[in-house]
Amino acid sequence: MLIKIPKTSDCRESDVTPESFYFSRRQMLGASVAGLAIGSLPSWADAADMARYPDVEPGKAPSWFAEKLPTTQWGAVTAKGETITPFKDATHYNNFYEFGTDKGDPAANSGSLKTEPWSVVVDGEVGKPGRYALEDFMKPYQLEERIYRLRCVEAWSMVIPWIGFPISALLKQVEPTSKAKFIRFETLQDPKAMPGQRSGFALIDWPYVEGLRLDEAMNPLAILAVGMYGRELPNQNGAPLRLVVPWKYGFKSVKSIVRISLVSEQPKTTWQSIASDEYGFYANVNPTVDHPRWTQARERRLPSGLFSPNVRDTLMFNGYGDEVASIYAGMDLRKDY
Ligand SMILES: Nc1nc2c(c(=O)[nH]1)N[C@H]1C(S)=C(S)[C@@H](COP(=O)(O)O)O[C@H]1N2
Ligand SMILES: [Mo]
Repeated sequence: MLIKIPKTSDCRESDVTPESFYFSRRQMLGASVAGLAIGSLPSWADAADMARYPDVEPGKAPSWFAEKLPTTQWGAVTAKGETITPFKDATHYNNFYEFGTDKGDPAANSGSLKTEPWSVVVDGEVGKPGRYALEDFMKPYQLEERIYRLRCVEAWSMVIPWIGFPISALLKQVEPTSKAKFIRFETLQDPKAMPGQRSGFALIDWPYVEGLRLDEAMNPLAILAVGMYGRELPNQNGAPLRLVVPWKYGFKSVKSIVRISLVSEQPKTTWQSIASDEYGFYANVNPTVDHPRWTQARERRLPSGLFSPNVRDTLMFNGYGDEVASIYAGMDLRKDY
């Protein structure tokens, strides 16, 4: 499958990763180079050592995952010189309310989530609905690594190297009907494994639901991720399958997906249902439209501490305007926030 070649606003992993973070990716991948998909490959394709992540904890990936690990990498990170967030921060400062509302709760409480076996339902306005075991669901797709900024609506951000595949590839497989206008994603509902779903915290009407307009889902930057930092997703980051839409606030990137539906009406999404004056359906990162209770003009880039808060300006569309701005031509993004 052919993917888009990075534009000028993109840069490669080698541009965003400190040079000290090197390891032999070849050792990890063995001889698997069959998946080479990008026509004009950047030079790292033949480099023995590839930039990597120093503090990553090894996971216990199922065999299908290891077999599909990407052999090529590219990242769309606009500003050069950005650093990939340490694995430790990306996995211990999380929002995953099914496991609690404190940032450390998902890491502490998600160990009991069983992600194998896992099945995904595809239904609604599609020519080919079905229920798939995750390994079968994944069969058609070539995995890619994408390094993206993640900007939470709470004004903190990270830079995460995801592993996943474009939603456009999924849509091609399932054949949306002419009535399909939106795509709706649903998280697992399992109060036994997810303490947040059985606690008195009744703010959220479970399951967690998110959605995109079909043209947003078709954008090459929109991916479904099954891994990060070269390994499968940790539970707290939404194992085994999550959405990643880097130009939108983090709450759009729904975790631990069990159901994907093509629908004709705009889906009722979780945060919009809770407080529609604070959280919109579009939720595009926009430094000029403040949250009613705080500014969105700036963000804290993790790791961020008292003495080095690491504050930076927030970029329109989180820096992905070249790729996505045309989707919203003619829309008033103050109204459709
Ligand atoms: N099911 C589910 N998905 C979710 C959330 C959640 O509470 N439940 N939180 C969202 C929010 S607010 C953010 S910022 C991101 C955080 O992703 P991360 O923990 O991998 O950084 O996940 C999003 N996806
Ligand atoms: Mo968030």
